[in-house]
Amino acid sequence: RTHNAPHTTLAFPEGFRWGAATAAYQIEGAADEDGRTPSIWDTFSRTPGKVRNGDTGDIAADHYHRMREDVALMAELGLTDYRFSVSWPRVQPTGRGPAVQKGLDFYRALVDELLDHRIRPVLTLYHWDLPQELEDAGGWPVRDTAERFAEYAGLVADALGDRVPLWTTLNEPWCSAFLGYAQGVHAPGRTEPEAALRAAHHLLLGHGLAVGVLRERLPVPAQVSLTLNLAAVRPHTGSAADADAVRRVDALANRIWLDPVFRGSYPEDLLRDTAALTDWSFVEDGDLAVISRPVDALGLNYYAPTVVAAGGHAGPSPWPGAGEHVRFVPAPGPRTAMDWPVDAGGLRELLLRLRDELPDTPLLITENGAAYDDYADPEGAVHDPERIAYLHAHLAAVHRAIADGADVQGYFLWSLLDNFEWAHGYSKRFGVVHVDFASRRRTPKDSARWYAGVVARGGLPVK
Ligand code: GBH
Repeated sequence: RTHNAPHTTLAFPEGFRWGAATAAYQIEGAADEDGRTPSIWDTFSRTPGKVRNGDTGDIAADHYHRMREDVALMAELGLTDYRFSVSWPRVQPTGRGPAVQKGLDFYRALVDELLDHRIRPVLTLYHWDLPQELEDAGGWPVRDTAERFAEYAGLVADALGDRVPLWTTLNEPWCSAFLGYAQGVHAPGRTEPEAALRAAHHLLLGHGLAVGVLRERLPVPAQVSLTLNLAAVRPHTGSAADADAVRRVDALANRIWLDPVFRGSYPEDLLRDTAALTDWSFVEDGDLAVISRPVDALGLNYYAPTVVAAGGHAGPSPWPGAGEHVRFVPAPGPRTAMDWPVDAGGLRELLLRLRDELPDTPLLITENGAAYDDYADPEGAVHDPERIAYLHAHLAAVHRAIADGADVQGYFLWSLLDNFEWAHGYSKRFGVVHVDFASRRRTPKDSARWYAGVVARGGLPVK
């Protein structure tokens, strides 16, 4: 049977960015090399019981030593853009003081290699790897961490500002604040809801301060953005109580970030819902003006929708002030290996909401993808039909949202490589390129070839 060529293509706009994303701690390894010192994720993953199978990012996908091979893989895919993060403790080990030249050299070599292959670098300053010394001094719940982050942003801007056209300050501050300081399932593993709200504010303040530093110090025009994992929240039933659960989750997942950044205020209902935990007096005069400094784009990471009902339980939860009022209901339908439901409708909903609420802000899908178990055939080819179906459905949803007026300028699949999936260690594979974690050998999966075809056509095949 001959390969059935697609008759038509769901075309994306001219100039659409076709990317893939990674994060430093998840792929680099070389944890103790060239002056790098531990981040909170080194400490957390080396603490027994925190990460599945005791996995750490010590070696990960060994990208630090295989960077050129990985850029060659990106070139094979035809990527126009590559989103990566800089490891703060590689560049500024203690979170204070001057930069380590070798750390900067690695990222400069990566950026040069990308540019040589005509792939645009999209740089994230913070994908969760806070220098441990800053955590020892209080971490994100402490205001000084925001100042330190802005200083670090300046070091990276000075080193790479002449050749990186798109910058992101933070990746998913919801995870840093609430998984890290409230639920404790991410580093640094604290379960202090009040501290988690302080962390949220200081992450936002760090973002705003860094935007200021980048605007001042970037020597050539560049775009500055922020990436959020917004929640597509749906009620379990039509009851008023379930609607209130939706409101609470929307406040803590979405509006706690969007309102300060784009409107310069915190949501009133959030302040009310959390009043038993804090009076928010850590918000100082002028902070919201800093946080709401204009950005050039908003990055959205989307995996699955969230269904909630009234209910809840006491004890550690990633929802400060709401854990006892909200119950999470498993959504129906097929699941990925993370047990997350597959539902591209949530992505479309979020894009249309952002179209309506932020009509002047260009949007980027900075992460979207799925973990599945791969099937290797005897010849060693890696088959992942579910991943192809997932990516297809979600890109089709993006296409529809664009047709409906959402200004989506790019899509970065998560992830280029199988990698250290945080608390799940190496047990969950999100890559379109398989990594053998014994030999670190890379094998593009069927989904990699499929995505290369999408990029080459500038759109989705329609049979
Ligand atoms: C992203 O996090 C990360 O940026 C990336 O590093 C990671 O590898 C990737 O996703 C895959 O996990 O509303 O309580 O049901 C996404 C993490 C996953 C956190 C979904 C929130 C649902 C929370 N998000 N999760 S809940």
